[in-house]
Amino acid sequence: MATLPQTPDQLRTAFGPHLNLAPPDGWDADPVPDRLVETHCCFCGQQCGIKLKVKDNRVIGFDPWEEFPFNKGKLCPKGVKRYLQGNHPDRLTKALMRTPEGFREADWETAMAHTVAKIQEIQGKYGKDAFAVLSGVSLTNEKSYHVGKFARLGLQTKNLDYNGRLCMVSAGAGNKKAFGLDRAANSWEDIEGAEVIWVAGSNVAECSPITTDYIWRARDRGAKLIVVDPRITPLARTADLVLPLKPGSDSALTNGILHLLDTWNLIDRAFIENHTQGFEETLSAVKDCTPEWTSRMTGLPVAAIEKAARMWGEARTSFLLHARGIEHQSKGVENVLGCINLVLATGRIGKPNCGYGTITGQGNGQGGREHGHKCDQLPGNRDIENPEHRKYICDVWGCTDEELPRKGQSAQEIMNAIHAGEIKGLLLLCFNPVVSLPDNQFTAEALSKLEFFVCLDFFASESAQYADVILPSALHEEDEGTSTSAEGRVIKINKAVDPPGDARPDWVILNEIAHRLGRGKYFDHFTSPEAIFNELRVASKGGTADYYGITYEKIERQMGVFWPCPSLDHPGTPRLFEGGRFAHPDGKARFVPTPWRPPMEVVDADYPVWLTSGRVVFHYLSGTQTRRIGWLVEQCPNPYLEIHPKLAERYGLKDGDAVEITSRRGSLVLPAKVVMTIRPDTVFIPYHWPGNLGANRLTARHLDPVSKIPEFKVSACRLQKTTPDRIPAELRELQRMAFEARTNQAALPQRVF
Ligand SMILES: Nc1nc2c(c(=O)[nH]1)N[C@H]1C(S)=C(S)[C@@H](COP(=O)(O)OP(=O)(O)OC[C@H]3O[C@@H](n4cnc5c(=O)[nH]c(N)nc54)[C@H](O)[C@@H]3O)O[C@H]1N2
Ligand SMILES: Nc1nc2c(c(=O)[nH]1)N[C@H]1C(S)=C(S)[C@@H](COP(=O)(O)OP(=O)(O)OC[C@H]3O[C@@H](n4cnc5c(=O)[nH]c(N)nc54)[C@H](O)[C@@H]3O)O[C@H]1N2
Ligand code: SF4
Ligand SMILES: [Mo]
Repeated sequence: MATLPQTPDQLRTAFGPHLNLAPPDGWDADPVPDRLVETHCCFCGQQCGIKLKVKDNRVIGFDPWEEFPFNKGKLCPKGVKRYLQGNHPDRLTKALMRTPEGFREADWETAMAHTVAKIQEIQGKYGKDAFAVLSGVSLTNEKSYHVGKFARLGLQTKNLDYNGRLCMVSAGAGNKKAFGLDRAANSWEDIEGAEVIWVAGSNVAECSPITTDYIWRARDRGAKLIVVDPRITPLARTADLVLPLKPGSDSALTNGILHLLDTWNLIDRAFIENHTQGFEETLSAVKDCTPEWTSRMTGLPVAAIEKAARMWGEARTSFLLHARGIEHQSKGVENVLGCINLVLATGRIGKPNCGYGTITGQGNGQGGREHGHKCDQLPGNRDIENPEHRKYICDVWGCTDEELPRKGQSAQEIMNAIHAGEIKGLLLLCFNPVVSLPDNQFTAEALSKLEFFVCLDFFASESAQYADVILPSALHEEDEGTSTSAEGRVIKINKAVDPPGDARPDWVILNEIAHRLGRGKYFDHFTSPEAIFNELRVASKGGTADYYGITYEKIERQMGVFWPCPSLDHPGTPRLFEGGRFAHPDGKARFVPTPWRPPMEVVDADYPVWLTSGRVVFHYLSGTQTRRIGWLVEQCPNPYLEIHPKLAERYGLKDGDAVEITSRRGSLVLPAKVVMTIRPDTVFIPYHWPGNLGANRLTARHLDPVSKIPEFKVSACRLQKTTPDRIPAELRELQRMAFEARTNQAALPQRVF
C-alpha cells in the first residue's frame, strides 16, 4: 500500500525538491522577448488578462495587458509569478510507469498501450461503471466539454465528476433553484455604482484580489461595505460593518435579516408580487427569527444585526457577493438561498448598479460547471435525467439513448466507492484529491486500493504518487481554448509555447485513449480546440448556458463575450434578469425557505473550538503549482494555526509556539499565529499543503445533501500546546527553503521580474 511521503526523498518529491530559484542553464538575466502573447492568468476565476513574454519557445516573463477591461493590467502576486512554473525542473515531459523500484520513464506507446489494456480489463471484469473519471476546472471549456463526452461515450461510464464539487456546486444549485440559471447575475461593473455592498464568506482581498479594486472604487464613491466572516479579513478591515459570526450560522443571520426587513417594511412588495414565487412561505419560516434569536445563533450583537438590516434595506442600489465561506458547509445551498432571499426581497436585482453573484473560485470554475463535466449534467447546463435534454445531446453526439449513461456519483461519493472497493479503476486529471478532499488519510487509503490508476498532470502531484501511470499534460500556456470568468465573461486563452518532450494537451491524450478503445467515431473529428468549441456551441444551444453565438473571433474582437449569447449577431449578456425576468419558464424567481439547522459537527466538551480553513494570497489550491515558485514560498512557506490572543492565552500559546490540533479524523502539529482578526472561539488553517501539513487531515466527509459539497468550513477541534520538535520535518524544510530564497543571490535573476 502506498503511504503518505515519509522519507527525505519522498518529502522532497512531495514538496517540490526544486523551487524555481536558480537560473536555468543559458539563462539571460535581461532577456528580450521574441514576442508578447495576450492571454489570461492560469489561476483563479478572475481570469485576469496578461501578456506573456516569449523567447525561444519559453515563457520568460510578463507585461501588463492594460487594455483588458476586467483587470486593466493589474495582477496579484500569483499572476505576477505564474510564468515561473513553465521552465520548472520538476515538469513532467515523459510518461511515468510504476515499477517495484518506483516510477520509471516510459515511451508513449508503452504507457498508452498499458493504460488502454488496463481500462479494458477492469471494465471487462467489473462493468463499465467500475472505471471512474475525476477531473478539474482549471481546464478550458473545450477540455471540460471533452472530458464529459469522453467519460460518457469514450469510457461509457456514468461515474464522472469534478473538483468543482468542492467549490462551486452549492452556489450552482442555489442559483438554479432561485433563478433557473447558474451564473453571477452581473458583470462586476455594477459593483462600482452600488450604495451598499454585502460580502459573505469571501476573503476577497486574498482570493479574488482584483474584485477588491471594484469594491474600493465603489467605496470611493460613498458605498457602504458589510462583511460577514468569522475572521476580520483584509477587506473587512476597510468595512463599515463587520459581522464576525460563529462558523456555520449564516442561514440564521439571513433569516434574521429577512425577518427585520419585513418587520420594518423595507421590502419591495410590488417586485415580490410580480416577479417572484414562494415569498409567503419563506416569510413564515422566519417569523420566529427575531434579532434576539439571531444574536443567540450567530454570536453577533443585536445592534449589529439591526444595523445590517437597515443598511441593506434602505439602500437604493446594492450588490451582494458571497464565496466558499458560506458554500463549504453541509447547508451550503441553504446559505446561498438565504442570501438570494435578501436580494429578492429588496427587489433591486436586474437594475443598473444592483446585483448579485457568487465569486467563482477556479480559473474556469464558471465554464467548467456548464458543459457536462458533472455527474448529473449534460452540456449547456442540461440535466442528464431529463428525457428532452438527453435527446438533444444524443442528436448532437450521434449516439442512442441507451449509449448515454445516466447520473453517476459525485466526487466524494466516487472516493467513498473506491474505498469500499466498488470502483476499481480511475482516470484523474486536473485534480489533486489527496490534498483537497476532506479526511486525507481516507483519500490516501482509497487511492491505494485502486487496481489501476492513471493520472494526467504536468507535475507529479501528491495524488499522482499513487498512480500506476502518469501521463504528462500541457500547461495553460501550451494550448489554446476558452475559459469563462467569475463574471460570466467567455475569454480566449492563447497558446504561447509548445509543450516539451512527450507532454501534450489533455484533449489530445483523451482522444487517443478513446480511439484505442474503439470509440474514435465520437472523437476523431476533434482536431483542434476550435473544433471542440464549435461542437460545444451547438451542444449548448437552447440550454441555459447558451454559447451558440460565441466564436473565437468574436471573443478576441470584443475582449470577451458574456453568455447567454444565443446567436451570431448577439453581443452577449453582461447583466442578467433585466426587467425582473428570470430564467424559470414562468419568468419568476423563487424564494426558498431556509429553516435553521446546525452544522453536521458542532463544538462540545471534547472538541471545544471551531475549526475553519481556506486560503492565503500567495498559494493556489492544493499548492502543486505555487509551492514550486520560490518567490511565493518565500512569502508564505508553511501552514500555521491562526488563533486569537484570548484563546491562545487559555492554552498558554505564544506566537510561533507548536500547537497540536486534533479533530475526530486526526491531528496536526503547526506553529501558532496569534492574531486579533479572528473570533476567540475559532481557529483557521490555510489548506494548501499536503500530508502532515494538510488541514484536510482534520476535516470531515460531511456533505451538503443537495450539492454534495464537503463541509470544509466548519468542524470541531481541540488544542494542546506541544514541544517544537513535534513540528513536522517538512515544515522546517519549507522554512529553510524560504530562508534560502531570501538569501540566495543566485535566485535573484528569476525573482526580480
Ligand atoms: N490566493 C488564492 N486565491 C484563490 C484560490 C487560492 O487557492 N488562493 N482559490 C480560488 C478558488 S478555487 C476559490 S473556491 C476561491 C475561494 O475564495 P474564498 O471563498 O474567498 O476563500 P476561502 O479562504 O476559502 O474562504 C473565504 C472566507 O470564508 C470564511 N469563513 C469560514 N467559515 C465561515 C462561515 O461559517 N461563514 C462565513 N460567512 N464565512 C466563513 C473564512 O474566514 C474566509 O475568510 O478563491 C479562488 N482564489
Ligand atoms: N480544507 C479545505 N479543503 C479544500 C478547500 C478549503 O477551502 N479548505 N477548498 C476546496 C476548493 S474550493 C477547491 S476548488 C479544491 C481544489 O482542489 P484541487 O482541484 O485538487 O486543486 P488543484 O491544486 O487545482 O489541483 C489540480 C491539479 O491539477 C493539475 N492541473 C492544473 N491544470 C491542469 C491541466 O490543465 N491539466 C491537467 N491534466 N492537470 C492540471 C495541477 O498541477 C494539480 O496537481 O480544494 C478544496 N479543498
Ligand atoms: S487575481 Fe486570480 S487571475 Fe488575477 S492574477 Fe491573481 S490569481 Fe491570476
Ligand atoms: Mo474552489
